Amino acid sequence: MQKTVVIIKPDAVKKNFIGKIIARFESEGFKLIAAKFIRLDDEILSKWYEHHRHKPFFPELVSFMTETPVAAMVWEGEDVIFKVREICGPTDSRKAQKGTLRGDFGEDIQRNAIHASEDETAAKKEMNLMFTPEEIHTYEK
Ligand code: FUP
Repeated sequence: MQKTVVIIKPDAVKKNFIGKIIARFESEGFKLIAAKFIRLDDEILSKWYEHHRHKPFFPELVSFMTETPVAAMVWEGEDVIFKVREICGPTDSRKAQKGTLRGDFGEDIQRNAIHASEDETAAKKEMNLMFTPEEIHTYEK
């Protein structure tokens, strides 16, 4: 079964939206198979956001992503990568429709409440960066 990595970012952690975001994914029938708080740092964020590492907004992004520990999780389900990205909405919360998580809980292009893996390659990489295999449960036999 397909897996995706979700991070509830510091803006949403501060505003107590963790439960609402988890409930939304559960209501879609996805299974939560790993979850923990993690304090991100420069090193992990440089790997996580490799494609943004040299962009002018990167230092500000690091500063935001380290404001609080983030809630990192792995969700499992059919076509979960695409469907979770759809539920999140576009990167910029100001352009995200109400009813999407970024539209409901985010503020702008940076403080956008949630991260979700872009594709299978990203999901594998992000799972390895955030979790040990022992931390990931599976409902599959
Ligand atoms: P997404 O795949 O929707 O998470 O979007 P991107 O990979 O394009 O961007 C990753 C993160 O970089 C965003 F969630 C927030 C940050 N970002 C900025 O802070 N400023 C920008 O102009 C673009 C992205």
